[in-house]
Amino acid sequence: MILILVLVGTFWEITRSFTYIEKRLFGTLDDLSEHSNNQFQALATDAEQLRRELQDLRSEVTQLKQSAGNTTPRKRAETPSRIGQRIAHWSGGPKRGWGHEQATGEPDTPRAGDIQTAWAPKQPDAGEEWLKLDYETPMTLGQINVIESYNPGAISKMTVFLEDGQEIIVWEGTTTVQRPDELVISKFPVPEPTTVKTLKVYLDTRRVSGWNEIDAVQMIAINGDSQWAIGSSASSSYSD
Ligand SMILES: [Ca+2]
Repeated sequence: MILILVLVGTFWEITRSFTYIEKRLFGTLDDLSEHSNNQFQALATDAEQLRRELQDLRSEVTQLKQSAGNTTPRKRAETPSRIGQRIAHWSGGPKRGWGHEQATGEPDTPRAGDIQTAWAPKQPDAGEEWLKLDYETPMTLGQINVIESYNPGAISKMTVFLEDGQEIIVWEGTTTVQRPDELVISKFPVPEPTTVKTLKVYLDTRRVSGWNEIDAVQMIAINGDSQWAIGSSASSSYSD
């Protein structure tokens, strides 16, 4: 009888242990499953982010390939109007996109950028280029302001022309390197005030890569009067 009781007791103990183990086991499995779910969610989020980054990189690579593939550099944003019409000297009439005539008149380029209301030479980095501007009234010059609207910093020399046609250098050197996306007014004080109505801006376009564009050039007299150009010519224009 005692033996039977002991056996029943042991059996009951064993059953209890099994139940306990079963509970622990299922509990652990549940925990594991929840943990895996969380980890899977996190991995899925990471994967989605990586997929987006990869997509961005792919489009960047495509853009880079496109710009590298163009051996003849092209303007990106816009197509110039009236392209292929070379104008030796402009003194009125319609303006070509990026023609030298775009540097006449008041500034009209709203922000820094590759915008056709400014003059751009034919090639972006060919070397020496110049822009010559005529003004209506001769004035005793105190300063020249050049509005550089894209890739500024390539101006290498400024000259003025006397009535007899003699060209005088008023400034020569390097300007501080600027950010390409900045619209800047480069100021060139004229050391010896000279009465003129024509000036020339020289660029060394190798100094700053990409098109170096000029929106307008202002003459400021020593008495404070100022004027914008009415006529123009250039070594080359993107619209030629
Ligand atoms: Ca302009």
